[in-house]
Amino acid sequence: MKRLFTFALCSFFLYAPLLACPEMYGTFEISNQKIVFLNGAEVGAGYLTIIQTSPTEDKLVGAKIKTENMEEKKSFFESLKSLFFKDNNKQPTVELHDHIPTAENPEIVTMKKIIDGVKIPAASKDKNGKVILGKPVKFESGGKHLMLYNFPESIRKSEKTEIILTFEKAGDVSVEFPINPTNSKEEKPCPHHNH
Ligand SMILES: [Cu+2]
Repeated sequence: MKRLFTFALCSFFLYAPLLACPEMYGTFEISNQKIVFLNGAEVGAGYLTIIQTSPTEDKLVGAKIKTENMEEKKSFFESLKSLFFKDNNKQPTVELHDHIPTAENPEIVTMKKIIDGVKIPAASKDKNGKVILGKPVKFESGGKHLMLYNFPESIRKSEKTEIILTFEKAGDVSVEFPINPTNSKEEKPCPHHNH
């Protein structure tokens, strides 16, 4: 049964080349992460799926860019600019967002900042002691997403960047996000691993 499940999972990823393979970050299994920046825009969106593998309910309360990452990626011009203009409003920030239907017309959705965090359901065990993973929490296009503001060109043009996800109980978890991944790069089957 387990083998069948793994096979099904891997075939799924094999035919869905845009999605990254699931990886463990602490007790969280994280997959499908990517950041999308539209042409030339400083604003971007981040997507991922989070699954809790431990029997603890948690909550994603915030996200931010890893600063060391930021410094080392800064171009000479950007470093010079930040030396002269200390404009804090221009710092790269990450917010948790959701799409909410508007009160006037439910067919029109608007983006809203999530204030009170996103619950990550706990894993549980069935009566035979087999672990049942927590319900996947998806950040996806048209739904919940990470909203990225003021990201400099040096990062937007990179292949990847690290985003720190802050959980209420697990604390900070640094996750690598590919930026604008292309089909060809991700076209490989996920390695089989045993949970
Ligand atoms: Cu948004």
